[in-house]
Amino acid sequence: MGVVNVTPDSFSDGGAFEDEVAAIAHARRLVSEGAAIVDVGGESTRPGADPVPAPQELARVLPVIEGVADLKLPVQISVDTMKLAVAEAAIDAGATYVNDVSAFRYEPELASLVAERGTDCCLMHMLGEPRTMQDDPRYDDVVDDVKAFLHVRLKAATDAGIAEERIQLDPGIGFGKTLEHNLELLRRLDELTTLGRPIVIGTSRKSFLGRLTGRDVTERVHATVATNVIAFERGARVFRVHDVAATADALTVTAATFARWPPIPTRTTTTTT
Ligand code: HH2
Repeated sequence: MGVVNVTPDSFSDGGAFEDEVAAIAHARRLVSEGAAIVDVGGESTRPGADPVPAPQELARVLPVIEGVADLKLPVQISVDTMKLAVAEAAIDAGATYVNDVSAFRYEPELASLVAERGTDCCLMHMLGEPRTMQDDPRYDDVVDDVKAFLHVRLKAATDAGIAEERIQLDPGIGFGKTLEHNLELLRRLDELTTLGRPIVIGTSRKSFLGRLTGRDVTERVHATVATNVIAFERGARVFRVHDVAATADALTVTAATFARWPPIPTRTTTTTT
């Protein structure tokens, strides 16, 4: 899943793709690098971010979703939103995946929309809300607590009529979690796979990687790749990243090693070693 943030204030790429032409070109590049899903977002959820009113969020994402849909790329278009009005217009414009970091708690009617329209969705764990979520987050056991939350939200989604096979689950790395919480979730990610749905993981460029490596947000590609390799080995199957090329290569090797997929190497190179 490649990230296309159409925002002025996203934590790692804010302002880079505010112009719709640049955002559409970026989506095309991410697909050429191996993305199977492009996730278009118009509201930053970084710690301390201010909420964006629906009309403004819509004005940001809609032209980009329309533009990417017009390209008819072999890719699924996702809208990263908590808002019913934004998701509805995005689906009308060609989105077939709703990535809701509130797991349908912000606007519960969004679950009914996803059910009616038959789109895929991602339900993510977040402790609190973006403005305050990093203020001393606490858990009894972070993995058990996140798992219990995802179980409840999965049930709420199926109760709203969403087919279970349309639902993916995400522990929400960095959303109300300390460095230790994030690492514990990665280390024990396999415990979430027993929920029976594909696990999505979003570590890309996040601040816990900066705390570990001392690197600035633009220099966290290697650390991001490491976390995604770990996550694959622990059972994750959707990887939300800004740096698709590096992650796709690493996951190709990881998948061939741990999942024996694809069964036969399919690429040729110019060297023999
Ligand atoms: N992380 C971010 C946004 N959306 N969605 C899912 N499912 N999982 C995540 O981990 C996740 C997400 C935050 O990253 P980014 O979009 O790069 O930043 P910002 O929220 O500042 O736009």
